[in-house]
Amino acid sequence: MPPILYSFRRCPYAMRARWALLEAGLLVQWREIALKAKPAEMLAVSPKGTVPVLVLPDGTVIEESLAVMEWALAQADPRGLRNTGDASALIEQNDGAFKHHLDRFKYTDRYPGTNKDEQCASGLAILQSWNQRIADQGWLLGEHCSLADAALWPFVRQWRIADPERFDNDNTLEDLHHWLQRFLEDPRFERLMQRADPWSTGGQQHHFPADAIAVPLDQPLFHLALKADWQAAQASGSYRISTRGMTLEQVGFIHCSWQEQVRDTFVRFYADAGEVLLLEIDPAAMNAPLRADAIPTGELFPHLYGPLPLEAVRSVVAMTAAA
Ligand SMILES: N[C@@H](CCC(=O)N[C@@H](CS)C(=O)NCC(=O)O)C(=O)O
Repeated sequence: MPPILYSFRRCPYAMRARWALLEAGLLVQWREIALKAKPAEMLAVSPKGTVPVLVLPDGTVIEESLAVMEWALAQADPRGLRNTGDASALIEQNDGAFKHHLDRFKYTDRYPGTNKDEQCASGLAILQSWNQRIADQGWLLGEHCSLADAALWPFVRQWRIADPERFDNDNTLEDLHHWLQRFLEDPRFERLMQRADPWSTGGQQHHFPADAIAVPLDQPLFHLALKADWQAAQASGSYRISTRGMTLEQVGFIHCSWQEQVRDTFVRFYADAGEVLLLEIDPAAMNAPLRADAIPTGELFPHLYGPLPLEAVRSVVAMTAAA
C-alpha cells in the first residue's frame, strides 16, 4: 500500500510537502483533514496535531513538512532540486521570521496589540531580499529551482493573498512576482490544489495526485528514442531523455507509453525524426518511481521519474511508419 498523507488543501506546509510528492512522482493515500476535527487516526500517530503527516508502509511517521520533502526527494529528484546550494538558512528565515510577520499581517485581529503596518514592513523587507536573489540569479539559490524555492513559494502566495493589489502593484517585488507566477502557472499547481472532502474511517480512499494511478508492473512499457540518444546512453551508462529534444532534468520524468499508445505517440511526435527506436521496458526493473499521470485530455500515460536503467530495456527494434 502507498504511504498515507494527512493533508489540508490550503496549508502552505502541506502544499510544500505535496509539491515534493509531485516532483518525485509518488502516489500516496490522501486523507484530507479539517483542522477543527482532526481524525483520531492522525492524532494517534502524531499527537502534535499539525499537517502534513506522512505515514510510511513500515509505520514510520514523518510529521514535519520539510522532512516529508526530504523523504520524497530522496526517492527521486529528477529536476535536481537538492543540487542547488544550501536551502537551510532561507527555509529557517521563512518558517521563522517571515511566517511570524505573515500571520500578523494576514490575521492582525488574532494578535491584540499588533501594528499591521509594522508587520507589513518587516515581511516586505524579507520579500525584497528574496526578490534581489531572484533578480541576481534567476531563482533563490542559483540558476535552477531549488529546495528553497519549492519550500517557500506557498508562503509567498499566502502573503499575496492577504492583499493581492498591494503585492501586485509593488514594483520592488517584480522579480518575485514572476517567480511566484511560474509556480502558479505550472500545470502541477492545479493538481496540487485538487479538492477532496475530509477523510473519515471507512470512507472513500482517494489518492494524491487524484488524477494519477499506479503503473501495473506486469504490463510492458514502451519508449520511443532517437537512435543517437540511445547510442549515447550505451556509452554513458544511463538514458535520460524525456521525449524528443527534452531531457529528464527539463521535464521531470521520462515519457513512456503502454502498447496501445505507441503508434499515436510516434505519429504525433516522431514521424519525421529520422531513425527512431522502440524500447520495450520491464516496469518491474525500475529503481525510480513510476506514476501514470493524466494529460489534459484525461488520457493516462506512464511516466518514469528518474533515469531509465539500461538493463530494464528488454528489446530494441527500429520503429517505422509502417511498423
Ligand atoms: N512545523 C510544521 C508546521 C505545520 C503546521 O503548523 N500546520 C498547520 C496548518 S497550516 C496546522 O496543522 N495547524 C494545526 C491547527 O491549526 O490545529 C511543519 O512544517 O510541518
